[in-house]
Amino acid sequence: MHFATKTIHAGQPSEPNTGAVVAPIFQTTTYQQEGPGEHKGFDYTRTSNPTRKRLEAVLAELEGGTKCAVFGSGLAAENAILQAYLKPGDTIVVPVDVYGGTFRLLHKVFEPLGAIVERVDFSDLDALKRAVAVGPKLVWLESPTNPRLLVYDIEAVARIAHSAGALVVVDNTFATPYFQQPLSLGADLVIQSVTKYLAGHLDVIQGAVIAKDEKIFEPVGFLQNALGGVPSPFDCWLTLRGIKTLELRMERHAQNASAIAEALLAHPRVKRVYYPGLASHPGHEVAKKQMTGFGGMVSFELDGTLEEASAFVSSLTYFALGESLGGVRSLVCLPCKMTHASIPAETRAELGLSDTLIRLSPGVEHPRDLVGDVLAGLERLEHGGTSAASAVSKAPCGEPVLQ
Ligand code: P1T
Repeated sequence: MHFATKTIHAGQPSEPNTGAVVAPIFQTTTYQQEGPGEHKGFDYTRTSNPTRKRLEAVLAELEGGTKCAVFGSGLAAENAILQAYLKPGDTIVVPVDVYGGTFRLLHKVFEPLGAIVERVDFSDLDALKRAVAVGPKLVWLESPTNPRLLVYDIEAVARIAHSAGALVVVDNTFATPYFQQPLSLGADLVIQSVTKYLAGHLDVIQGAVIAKDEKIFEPVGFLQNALGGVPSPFDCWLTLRGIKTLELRMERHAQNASAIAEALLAHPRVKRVYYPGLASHPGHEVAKKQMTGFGGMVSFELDGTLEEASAFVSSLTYFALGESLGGVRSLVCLPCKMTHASIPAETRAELGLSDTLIRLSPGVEHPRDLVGDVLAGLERLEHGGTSAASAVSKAPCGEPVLQ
């Protein structure tokens, strides 16, 4: 079955009682039992729900895994894996570029509980080999990363991690299973911030863990019920609806990102463009090998000041200035003040995450409108014009914002 067919058919037969081609939302907390403990496989919605079960079946199939558990957010999904597999004294190895909320979860929640967080440049495989010599429990990566769209060789990382007995977790949020299948590249667990491309319409917060095999899944499945961070049946239904157009949306997102990246390359106010589809991107060859497309995100470093970067992101017409990504409507973000503000300024500087790095999440609008909007924003900077919306704080990036 091709991917597009799976998004419509996998785990989604017509509803048996009525023939409804779209399954209903089972908006119920509990289920009537025939006798104590005698039921049809559902006893309480925190534990299981038919709408959620459908979504889990679809996500497992799309990622090429055996089991899936969905959660009330991407971070709740991450938390379940970390609680399942990281005990005090255990080490987790992570790359230099990760979502700010993941950084905060690791350093502000799990480190104080006794976990050891080792940060390594995953593009230096010798450095990774040295890092895994301590015998980490988990090797965790995003690829492409948030926000710089760095690309790591998942197959090579998995080989090195497995040789040291570690489990490999890949956050596949940016690529989605349409462009990349980490489980087939050697990962043991995939996490998704379903909030982004999978749900796709900027109206659902949700996360998922997908496991290659049942044994690895077991402790995460247990924690889904024991911790209780599950999404509502309605949110699961919205995601099921969103997924049906995943392939169509991802194709347009990627087309838009590529057009914007090419336009930015030629602009004098742009210092550097991050898009894995550009031949100049350091991870381009690896992306070609492990992805079937280059994704829908593009970031760039403005040749200018923080004040100009703030003015630019506040001045666009079609790109709403906001957190999140992967929706049908375009979004723009200044990571140092928004999604990555919880990473201390010194650490951001060490990581190369500059204060003028701008992240674009093109939606599914027409490419010419989006390219025109970005170029017009740069043009306004060239001519010293700033819109009313760009009256921004001149404070340096870095006040920890806990969003
Ligand atoms: O927001 P939530 O559903 O909890 O997902 C967390 C998360 C996990 N992994 C990646 C790669 C992410 O980008 C995110 C969330 N990111 C944003 C909200 C953002 O604007 O980058």
